[in-house]
Amino acid sequence: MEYVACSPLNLSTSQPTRTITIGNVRRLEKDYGKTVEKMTNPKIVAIMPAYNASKTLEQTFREIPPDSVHECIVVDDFSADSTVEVARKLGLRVFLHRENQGYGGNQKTCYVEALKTGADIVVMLHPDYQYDPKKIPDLVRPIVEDRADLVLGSRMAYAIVGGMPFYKRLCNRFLTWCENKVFGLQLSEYHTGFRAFRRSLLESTPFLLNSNDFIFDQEIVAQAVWFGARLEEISVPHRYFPEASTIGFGRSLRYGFGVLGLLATFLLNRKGLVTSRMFRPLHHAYAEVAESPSTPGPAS
Ligand SMILES: Nc1nc2c(ncn2[C@@H]2O[C@H](COP(=O)(O)OP(=O)(O)O)[C@@H](O)[C@H]2O)c(=O)[nH]1
Ligand SMILES: [Mg+2]
Repeated sequence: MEYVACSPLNLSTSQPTRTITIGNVRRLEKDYGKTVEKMTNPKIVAIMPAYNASKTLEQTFREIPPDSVHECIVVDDFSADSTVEVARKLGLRVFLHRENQGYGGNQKTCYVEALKTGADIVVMLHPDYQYDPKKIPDLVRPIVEDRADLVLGSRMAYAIVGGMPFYKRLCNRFLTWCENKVFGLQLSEYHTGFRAFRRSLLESTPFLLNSNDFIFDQEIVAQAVWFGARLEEISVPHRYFPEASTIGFGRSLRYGFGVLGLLATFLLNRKGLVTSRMFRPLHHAYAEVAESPSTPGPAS
């Protein structure tokens, strides 16, 4: 019997992938990488996971440089304000959750819908006007030039100017230090809401298994590292004001412990002591059984 690798989401337009083993870490070897170097005219789709973003959505959207994205998708997580009306007025494509799912749940819908549009690169931008949308061309460049699969917009170079609260700066630096140690990278922050993903990374990552809460952001980074994705970062100016930051001390603390738990899980997987489903590439989950010429068709 013959099996054809495919994405369980059945969204795949890329070539099949296969895994090779480097140390204890399974790495995705991208067959398409042999032919594709620099993307020519990639389709770039911006997604905005929105929750009570009516006051900031328009300003965020208006500062996206013209021609830097082909389409903009807003997913509203059952906001209590007029986020949907504002998004519709701006002519954006809008999806509305019928009930509040959480920040991670919101991103799941965003990525599924962005992939359905045929996006080559998906940019996540928080609609709370915290990050500078004018940086989108810089954010996607490492992917377009085939140097990266995931690019993070780091706030740390502007952390003080941008007004990041002291305790967030401290926790951010500590968690980033831990993540750098575990992932073997040297990034300046992992906790940003301004990111760009290569399509094939989203297609091979089982992100639908991740949490619906804020830890989703780190789970998808851990999966990217596990699958051998290339990560890069750029510095991005940002600002803190009441609407741009709603997460208080309690939720931040829970998030911090969640990150440490995730890193422990990552290490246990690397040592082979546990096998988490979140670290199994999608095309391992199932495959299409090719039709055999001798197979009788349905009785007529
Ligand atoms: N879907 C969803 N998004 C949320 C919720 N709470 C906050 N957010 C969004 O999560 C993102 C990050 O939250 P934010 O308070 O800006 O965090 P900070 O900027 O890192 O302090 C923002 O885009 C918020 O709109 C929630 O309960 N559900
Ligand atoms: Mg924010």
